[in-house]
Amino acid sequence: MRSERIKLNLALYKKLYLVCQCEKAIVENYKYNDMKTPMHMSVGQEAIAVGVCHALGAKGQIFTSYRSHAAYLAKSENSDGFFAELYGKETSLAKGKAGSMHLSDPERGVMVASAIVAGLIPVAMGAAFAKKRQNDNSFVAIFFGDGAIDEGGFWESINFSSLKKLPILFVCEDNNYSVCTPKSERHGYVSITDVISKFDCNVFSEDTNDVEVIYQLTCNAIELSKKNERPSFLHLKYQRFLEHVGIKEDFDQGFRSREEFNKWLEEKGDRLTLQRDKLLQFVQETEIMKIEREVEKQVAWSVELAKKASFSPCDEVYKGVYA
Ligand SMILES: Cc1ncc(C[n+]2csc(CCOP(=O)(O)OP(=O)(O)O)c2C)c(N)n1
Repeated sequence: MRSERIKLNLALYKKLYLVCQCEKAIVENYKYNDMKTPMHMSVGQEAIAVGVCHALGAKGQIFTSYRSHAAYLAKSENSDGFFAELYGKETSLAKGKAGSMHLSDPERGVMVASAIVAGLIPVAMGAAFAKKRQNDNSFVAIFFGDGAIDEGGFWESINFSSLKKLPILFVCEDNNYSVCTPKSERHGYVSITDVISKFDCNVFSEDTNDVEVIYQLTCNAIELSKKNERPSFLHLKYQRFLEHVGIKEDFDQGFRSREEFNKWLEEKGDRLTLQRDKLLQFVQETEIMKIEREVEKQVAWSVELAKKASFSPCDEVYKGVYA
């Protein structure tokens, strides 16, 4: 019989591959200019999104920033909905009105995404408060960049969640830059984890591209949070592969260097290769390739469906809008 670890690692690889293939499909298709949405690409975040979302499980809920592709796909695995929204079509849950920055799929636990930096942190905290009151036993994860810890809403939410002992994971995806300004020019402290550890909040920290490590860290965080009834802060470092918004690189803009990026990647390893090599110790390569072909077919089909689908009728623009 297959060990649980092999099953886990196959599932993690499949999700990781799905996210990477979807981002690849965007890069290949964006030039045709029929995805009319700004793209805040997730390339580089895949291991974090997959590890955290897999540990959260089906009942968990996530809230994200505008850089949400990886988390959306890792939680929902809904590539049809993803491309329908990017192509602005009526077959998307938001009927093409959300774009890349406001992806959601509440039935699969992707509650909402927002372009307002840190804007959803207090909202996620509210959802965690509801979970606690309903004795739901599952967790909320709020994903945000290091730029969001410059905002008051983040600090109020860490404080209140610690006070009320809420079942929430604060997932800080730290790529060191708020657009192009490094943390050293924004923060009046050196270590965010040192500051957060003064709250009644568990603190976890990693700098890795290994999805299984992130998964295990998140499981540990959830277990500890359940035991000591504290929220958890997950400080997870990564490197953004592409520019802040768009599908190109930005190493020529002068605020970060390709050397800095390459050094990190060399030290940490590529997220897909790491996981594939690990699997090869347990399973035949043909099994991995079967998964890869399945995912490639799924993504190609999702893009095709989205391209073929209709746009919403004009009066749709006034529906579902809170005013
Ligand atoms: C409240 C608010 N202030 C400023 C902005 C402009 N803005 C857009 S993205 C961004 C940087 C955010 O960086 P970070 O949170 O680290 O996320 P990343 O883009 O690195 O994923 C800023 C300041 C905004 N969208 N919302």
